[in-house]
Amino acid sequence: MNRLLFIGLLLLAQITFADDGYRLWLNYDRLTDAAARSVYARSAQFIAVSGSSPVLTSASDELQTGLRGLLGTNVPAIASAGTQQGGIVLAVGVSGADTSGLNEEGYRIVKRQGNILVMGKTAVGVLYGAFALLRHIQTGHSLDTINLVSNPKVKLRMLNHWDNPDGTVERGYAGGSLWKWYELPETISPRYRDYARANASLGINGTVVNNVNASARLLTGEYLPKVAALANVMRSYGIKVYLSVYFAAPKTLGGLKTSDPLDPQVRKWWADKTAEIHRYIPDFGGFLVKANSEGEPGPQDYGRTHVDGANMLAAAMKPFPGVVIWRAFVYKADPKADRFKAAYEEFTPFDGQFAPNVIVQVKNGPIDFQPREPFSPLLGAMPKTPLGIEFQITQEYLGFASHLVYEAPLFKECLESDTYAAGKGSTVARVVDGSLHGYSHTLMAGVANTGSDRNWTGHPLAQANWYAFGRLAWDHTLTSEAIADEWINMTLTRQPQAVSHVRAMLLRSRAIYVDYNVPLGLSRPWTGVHFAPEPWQNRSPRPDWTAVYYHRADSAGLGFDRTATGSNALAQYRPEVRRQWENVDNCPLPYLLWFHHVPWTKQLSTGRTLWDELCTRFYTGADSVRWLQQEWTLAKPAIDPALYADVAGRLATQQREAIWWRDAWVLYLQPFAHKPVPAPFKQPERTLDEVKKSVDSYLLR
Ligand code: GCV
Repeated sequence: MNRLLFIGLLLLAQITFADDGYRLWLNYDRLTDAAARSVYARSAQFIAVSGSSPVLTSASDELQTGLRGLLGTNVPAIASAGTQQGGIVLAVGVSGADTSGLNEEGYRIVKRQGNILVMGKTAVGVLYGAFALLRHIQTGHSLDTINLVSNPKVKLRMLNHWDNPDGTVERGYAGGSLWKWYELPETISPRYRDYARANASLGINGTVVNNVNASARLLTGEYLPKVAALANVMRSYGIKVYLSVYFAAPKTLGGLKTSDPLDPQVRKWWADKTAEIHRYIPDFGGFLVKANSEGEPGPQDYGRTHVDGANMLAAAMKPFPGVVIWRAFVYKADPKADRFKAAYEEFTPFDGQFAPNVIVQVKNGPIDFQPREPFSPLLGAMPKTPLGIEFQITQEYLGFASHLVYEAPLFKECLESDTYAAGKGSTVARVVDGSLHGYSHTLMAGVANTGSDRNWTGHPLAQANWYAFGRLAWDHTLTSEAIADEWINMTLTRQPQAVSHVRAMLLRSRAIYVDYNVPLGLSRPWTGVHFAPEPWQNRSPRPDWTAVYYHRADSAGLGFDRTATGSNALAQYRPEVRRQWENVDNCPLPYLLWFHHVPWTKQLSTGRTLWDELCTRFYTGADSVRWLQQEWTLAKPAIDPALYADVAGRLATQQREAIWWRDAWVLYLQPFAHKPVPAPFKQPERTLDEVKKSVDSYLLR
């Protein structure tokens, strides 16, 4: 009777359990196929851990947790397998053929003498192997012939948090900051460990905990113990902590008269501060710096250069293994200049002059994380300076947490672009992984989309973007499809039909968003709300913070002429790249308006005029959100009801807003184009003034 009651309660618990998304792709839900469970269980009867270290303990704990969830078995951890078979052996520091192809963080998983061997040269390699083994099971692969070898292609794989000490997150759409500064260092939220687990499962090995618009407070004696407490949690998962620094701190914090990087007292202040940080955090990762950009202080305030600033911090960091990551995101408020050209102009003259422990971090596009940008011309143009890439995972320009945009195709599009820096095949990925120029340091950073929301990312499907970033930072050759499949199977459902519906949604989502928002290479970095298009927006203290600066709509046409007749930004690319884009007649449509001011009546390769093509994209893009909704409905039977409802609600918002965004563009551009909306599409029912009012209501978002 008791047993029946127990089973009944268990069933009830399963029926009423709502997945709140907290467990991410590490939910380890029980495999439904009992036969498969017992086959896996036969190979996982124990976990033998040779050696001991906090990182190995993390690996063994994770395997126990994962196997308990997936298989429903408690797998004992033992010190040595001895002659036993049928278990998992975690082996660190194995020499010889087994680890010959591995780098410091790589892993190999093979079946050997009746056991599954997870090997790495280091404990962290074994940890990554443990997560890979769990992923292998979560995605339904057999252990019989398992033979996995994997090395990260990039050394520093990191998240950049734009989190402020007051608990807010700049461009964060998932609640407040993860870090509870007021409670640290005494109170360690269990969430920190879960954050570390999720990152380690992807191979992310660094986290910059604070905003690049940095507060000097993080460098104080009050805050360093708090940062150290976070570092203590991260360490067991192979993650190093980094800090964004406020360049004027010697003055504002240290009470010096200047923050001039060539001033001996300033240099000493930074050297002392760096040493102090290391007393709290011996394995400190390094500094991230936004200098002389968007009002942040920097070396140019003292007539010095980016090299002077970066190398001063590099000298302070020299006694330690950490690095200085200097951002190339700089541009000046010059109405005549083309912001597109700024980073290249400022940084290429310094190639070869940065200290060896400096990495220059370049945003993927030349402007600012737009839904579609050509790759930054800086990538490939500094062969003697390690260049890292910065992607934005948080959806500042991709509809916040209300619109579905799976970003793997965006990341891949950039990584696979050919810079031709050293001939054909010089992809951005090869610049970033160091194979093109032999960089000593390699780096891929993603601006995090995590926050205090229970499900971490606001939009439940935006978890896939954190996942995709991490997987690509480890191995940029993975496809968007493969990453989507992994994430869906591990997180949402393993039911094949449902997987294929969600996969289709994810893979098409970015193209749909671009169509109703910025088709044909239209660009619209907004000031204002950073959410809805405000193409009419023409007032700002800076010309490059208006929409009209970017889209250049007038009665002749639309788009920014960046050819030789215009700003000539195209000259910053290699001739092979330039040739692809410089001719308005054959420039690929996704980049057309990035590089050309195109007449409204010009006929495009689709057979339509510019105006008709734009309208077609705006309308079909907005209509396609309904298709996303239909696909989601088809997946419903296999999705947790609470999660299903959450996403369905967000898709309904997206659908309403996509129509509104379409209308904003169509109504604003129409008086310039002097054309009717082409059939079969219908003229928007509202007026431009009505649309503007709707946008105003979002100004506080
Ligand atoms: C952290 C854009 C964002 C800013 C951000 C900046 C940057 O301009 O709107 O919020 O500041 O990029 O990357 O530094």
